[in-house]
Amino acid sequence: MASVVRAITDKNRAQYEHEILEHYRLRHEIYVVERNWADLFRPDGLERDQFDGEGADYILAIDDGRVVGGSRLISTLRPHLLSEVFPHMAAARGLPRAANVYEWTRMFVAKERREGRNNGRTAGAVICGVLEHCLSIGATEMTALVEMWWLPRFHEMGFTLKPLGLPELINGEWSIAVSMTVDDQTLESTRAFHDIDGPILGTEEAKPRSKFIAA
Ligand code: A1S
Repeated sequence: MASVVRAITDKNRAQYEHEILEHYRLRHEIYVVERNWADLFRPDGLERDQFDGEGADYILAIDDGRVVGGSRLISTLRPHLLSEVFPHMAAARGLPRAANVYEWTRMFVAKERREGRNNGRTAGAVICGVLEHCLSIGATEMTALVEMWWLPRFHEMGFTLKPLGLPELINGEWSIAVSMTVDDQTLESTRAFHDIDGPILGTEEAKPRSKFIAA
């Protein structure tokens, strides 16, 4: 089935209210129910934290109004997860905060769109969307708190990254704060890794330049 990937920001959020709500619902299903990150439980079944809403950018993979994957980017000049909740995770190198540095959080794909070790296409489309959006807003670096199993995957995608602190056990998974370079080369190698042959991000003004066909 064909999907599109959209970047949703303060500028176009009003056009995507339904999709934003659906994505909060899917995040609750995935992070609270599936992954058992109990701290994120919300009685309304919508996984939202203090960093969501105004100022947060979302990259969503959408099939006819149905959200099938997504991620979140927040300027490091604003309060964000690493600055407010896990600052100690960046104790070794210090937390980079600048206009060109965005924090990447909440990378997810709906269960039926995951593809195991063959480099999920929906996941790849979202990651390429994240990188394309960063480049379009002048972000040249991303910070993130990631579980250690991401590291070989980032390596395979051709990311350049550096740890900001020591690993720590969080929700039963060894996790580490990292900073990653965002540039054309990273985008190209990430596209190649996921067999994506061109730009994937559409805007509300223009039709998406390319579509991806998910399994
Ligand atoms: C914060 C992070 C971001 C900001 C970056 O053959 P498999 O199944 O073993 O292959 C797997 C594993 O190798 C590895 N993997 C995935 N989840 C893992 C976990 N919890 N522990 C250890 N290894 C894990 O990735 C391979 C592919 O995984 P997949 O799920 O079959 O396929 P896909 O399509 O690549 O999707 C990956 C993601 C992470 C998007 C999907 O598993 C998902 O949505 N998971 C739930 C949300 C989540 O945990 N996100 C990461 C924290 S956000």
